Amino acid sequence: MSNPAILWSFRRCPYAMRARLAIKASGFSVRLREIVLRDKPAPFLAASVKGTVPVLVLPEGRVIDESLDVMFHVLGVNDPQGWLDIYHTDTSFVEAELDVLDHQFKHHLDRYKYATRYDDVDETEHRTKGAAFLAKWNDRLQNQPALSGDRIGLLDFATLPFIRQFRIADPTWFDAQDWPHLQAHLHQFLDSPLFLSVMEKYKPWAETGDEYAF
Ligand SMILES: N[C@@H](CCC(=O)N[C@@H](CS)C(=O)NCC(=O)O)C(=O)O
Repeated sequence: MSNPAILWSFRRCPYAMRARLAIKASGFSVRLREIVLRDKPAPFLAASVKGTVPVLVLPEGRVIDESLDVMFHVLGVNDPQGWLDIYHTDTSFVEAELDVLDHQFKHHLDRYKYATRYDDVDETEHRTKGAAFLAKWNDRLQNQPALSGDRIGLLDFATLPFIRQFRIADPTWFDAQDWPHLQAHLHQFLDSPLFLSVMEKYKPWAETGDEYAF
């Protein structure tokens, strides 16, 4: 029998969340090892020196240590809900959107949510700049049911964990914005059995040595 695939993960990390979402949707079988970021286990760092989650170690030893690459890999093996349809029909649009999300939007999200970790940042300025992206996504959802088009797919699941984080910084402020389509889309996601299933709690691997069928 071949080795199982291992997923090094951290429950609250939005990058790890989107990897877990794609893994669940694809039915790709992994053993999940939960880590604590301030106490990274040596075998995790040995798999990927950059030390970020998620890290997927495939049975033959290949390491995938970028969340979008994990999504593309497992959905490339099996994509029963057609999450990649939007990517196949409009590759350049999806690539541009993912780039904006992971760089521009994430830049403002971090400086808004974790303002105290940076020198000299104006939290409100970054909230305003991040909100411009959220407003655009809300407008898109006014005309179509999902960020990925007719059906929820890759763009939605890659983005929603970060929209969730933006809301968590100040839920009262977020809920008071005039983004009814985005707010409804986020709540539908947060209440979904898929999201709830990837947010189960696991004990850290470093403490127990336990990994979990996921
Ligand atoms: N570009 C990476 C980013 C992953 C990332 O930054 N994850 C954070 C947690 S949300 C992390 O592991 N940070 C390392 C640390 O905090 O030490 C990806 O998409 O997988």
